Amino acid sequence: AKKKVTVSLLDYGAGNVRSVRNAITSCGYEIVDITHPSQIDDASVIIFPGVGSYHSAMDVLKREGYDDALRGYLAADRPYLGICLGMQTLFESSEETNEAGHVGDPLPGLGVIPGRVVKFDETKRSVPHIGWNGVVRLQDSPAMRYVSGASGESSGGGGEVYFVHSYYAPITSENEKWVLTRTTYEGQEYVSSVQRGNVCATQFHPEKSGAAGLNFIRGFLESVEDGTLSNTKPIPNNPDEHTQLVKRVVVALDVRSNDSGDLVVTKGDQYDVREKDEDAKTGRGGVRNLGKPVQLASRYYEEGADEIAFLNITSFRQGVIEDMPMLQVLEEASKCIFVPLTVGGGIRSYTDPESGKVYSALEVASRYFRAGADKVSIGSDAVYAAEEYYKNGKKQGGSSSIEAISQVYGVQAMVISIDPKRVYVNSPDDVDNKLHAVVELDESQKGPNGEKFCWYQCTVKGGRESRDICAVAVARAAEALGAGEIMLNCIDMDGQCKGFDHALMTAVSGAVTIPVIASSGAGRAGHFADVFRETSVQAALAAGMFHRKEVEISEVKRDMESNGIRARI
Ligand code: 1PR
Repeated sequence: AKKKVTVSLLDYGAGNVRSVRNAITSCGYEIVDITHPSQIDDASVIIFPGVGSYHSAMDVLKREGYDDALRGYLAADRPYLGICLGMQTLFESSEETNEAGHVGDPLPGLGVIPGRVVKFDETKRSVPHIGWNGVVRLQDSPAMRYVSGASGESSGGGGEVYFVHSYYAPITSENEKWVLTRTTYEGQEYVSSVQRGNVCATQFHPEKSGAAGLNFIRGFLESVEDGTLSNTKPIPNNPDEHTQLVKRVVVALDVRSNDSGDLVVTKGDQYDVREKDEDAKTGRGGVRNLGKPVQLASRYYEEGADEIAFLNITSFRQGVIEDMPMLQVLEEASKCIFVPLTVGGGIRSYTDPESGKVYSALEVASRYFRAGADKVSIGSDAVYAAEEYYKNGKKQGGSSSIEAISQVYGVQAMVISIDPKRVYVNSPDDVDNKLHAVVELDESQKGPNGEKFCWYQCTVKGGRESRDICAVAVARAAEALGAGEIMLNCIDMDGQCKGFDHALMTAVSGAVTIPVIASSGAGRAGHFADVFRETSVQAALAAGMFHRKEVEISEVKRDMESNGIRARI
């Protein structure tokens, strides 16, 4: 067989490019790392997955002497694929360089494509733009040979790809010829990929875009090999055609060791994960075992999950950091799963019981990112951080784990997980604490004594301890501290199969601008369409009904589509 081209990867060490490596490898290609500018000229094809901020990316490229070598390589029209920031740096400049947090004059980009990268207007939409969105093609490219949707058609219904970004490149008359695809985010049209000759780049993340993304990488690399990459043709496009962000279907895997020490996916009823029948010897039920974490997650990836969350639900126990069992789960999962992976449980400052060494929450999170996580989720610590935030008169202290992690990895990588319980009251006047948001309940949701109202009390340590703060207050504080998304559980609904808690979802998503993932209570396909229709959550999550194979992911998505809610099919 013909020897495949070797990919030269430009990883300048600013962040996690493990999933890009895994995606290239899974397409059957080998990688060499570029560690010196002299290697650029020798490369057959360069992939540049930019990570971090625009200024820091350009700063490293310049400092290490890559910028001139790259400009030369690009000017010679050699095969190139930039991803995300790797696309933005091809433009002349970015508004991001004007933001606080860097010293000196703003650095220009590589300047290959005319135009300036700017920030989405957050008064009109939530920023960052996170999730699956479509693309409208403006050119026919051999790189797109395996991507579904015939030439010229938008990818509606099949070819959605995954985006995470706050800045975008506008389409102008100067750069129009470069545009390979365009995408619309709530009324804002922007460049979602470019190609001219052999230089190609995407704003979306092909390595996180499931089969569509892998097909793009494969098509790109095969056309490099057969020398056809530059055979692009413009496609007449309909200016009235727009794309939209679809609602995400997320699967959560609650992971813990069972009584024999094996790591299993489990699932509770109102957070109780033990079987109801007691063991004669121990006097308690065994931990429910629904399967092996990576095996189950791979099945969900194949079946069309838009995102997968692994939660270490016994994280309140302290163990040796090197033994953190979820690290291995992430490493294995990221080799075969090409949609975003979130990990939660135990992301906080940590004292190793053996060495006495203290690790910061940021250090713990970094290990997970390096193992293949795209986002980390914080539960208990987010509640403590919110309590501090209000105690300090709503000021950022700078020391919370949310702040530390989002400053380094970006807000899109910082999820908070809230585990509230309902506290029923007869009237809003029965609640003294002005921070507690009281909601009115539907007739069907009334409390055990006919109470018409409730507030949602936050818990820590997986529901084991209640705190005097409500879910809305924690969500607001977390957003102010730098969280980019909220996973919103409800202990009363967990495992009950009666649908999501709409009152809670409405109260929280109305209080913040970051995306909310509805969680707890799904029991049939229709519950997803219900929560998307009646509340403004951007994603919904289920665990038990998928684990028990009562409902398939495809059934949920078909039901959403038949109710007029766009899903990634
Ligand atoms: O506090 O930062 O160490 O994080 C602990 C994490 O573990 C939190 O995200 C917390 O939600 C989670 N957790 C802790 N204990 C449990 C438990 O169940 N005993 N589970 C737990 C969280 C909630 C969802 C569940 C949905 C959907 N489980 O993951 O999957 O409720 O379930 P359903 O569709 O079957 O109703 P920290």
